[in-house]
Amino acid sequence: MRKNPLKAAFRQQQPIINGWLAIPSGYSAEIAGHQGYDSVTVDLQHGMIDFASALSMLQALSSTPATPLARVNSNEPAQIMRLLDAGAWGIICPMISTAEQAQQFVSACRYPPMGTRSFGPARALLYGGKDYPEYANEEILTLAMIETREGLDNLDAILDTDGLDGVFIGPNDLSLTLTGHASAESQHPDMLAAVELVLARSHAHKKLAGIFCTSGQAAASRLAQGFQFVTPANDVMQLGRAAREAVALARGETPTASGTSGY
Ligand code: 3PY
Ligand code: MG
Repeated sequence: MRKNPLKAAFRQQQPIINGWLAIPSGYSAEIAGHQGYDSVTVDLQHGMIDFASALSMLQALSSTPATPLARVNSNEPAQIMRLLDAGAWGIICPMISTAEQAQQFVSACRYPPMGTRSFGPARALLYGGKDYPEYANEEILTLAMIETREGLDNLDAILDTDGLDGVFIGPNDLSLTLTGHASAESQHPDMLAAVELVLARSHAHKKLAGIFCTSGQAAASRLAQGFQFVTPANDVMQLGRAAREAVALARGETPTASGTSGY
């Protein structure tokens, strides 16, 4: 089976730079996959992406050096299994708040006897090779999103889940639940403490610690802080910024930090 380079990167303590796609396009997925990312995530939760688009995006990513991942809508086994069959080499699951939810998530990603994934690897065989079923349990990456107060309270139990590779902080939802404001780079003391806690406990459990960021600079400082998996903004933010900058430069003006759309 095609190895998952993210697993090796984590073992060797190499940083993983992960792209994030919200635009439903195989073509933009292909472009993103060629920009040097270690992995690229197709976001079915907040991206404007249905299964048919996700399939063509995973196919496009397969033609690039980036490892294809998917973030699912919710902790729903049917969708998780279908995206794995479509060739996702890892799943990021939002809103994991309890150990039971973490177990259910991991179980959907693992074939029996480790889990309850149903057999039918479909496109995963084409991308991964015919021995995919034998090794998929070892190679598929599982990241549980910590983005609720309850998830923070149950952090150690979640991190204890067998077969869970790590956690990924959703800083917008986490700051919304902790401070009442969604802000990916929140400097609120409760948010700073929560992020430090997730980092410290992940390290203690020898699990991968990831976080969504809004820029390359923010991602670099998260890596310096000790995170191993960072997302330096999504395609929508990057497209908005690049376009705004080009327009401002054409007008001889200074680009603004965020546009009328909020991006
Ligand atoms: C969050 O910040 O809540 C996320 O889910 C990032 O995509
Ligand atoms: Mg979120």
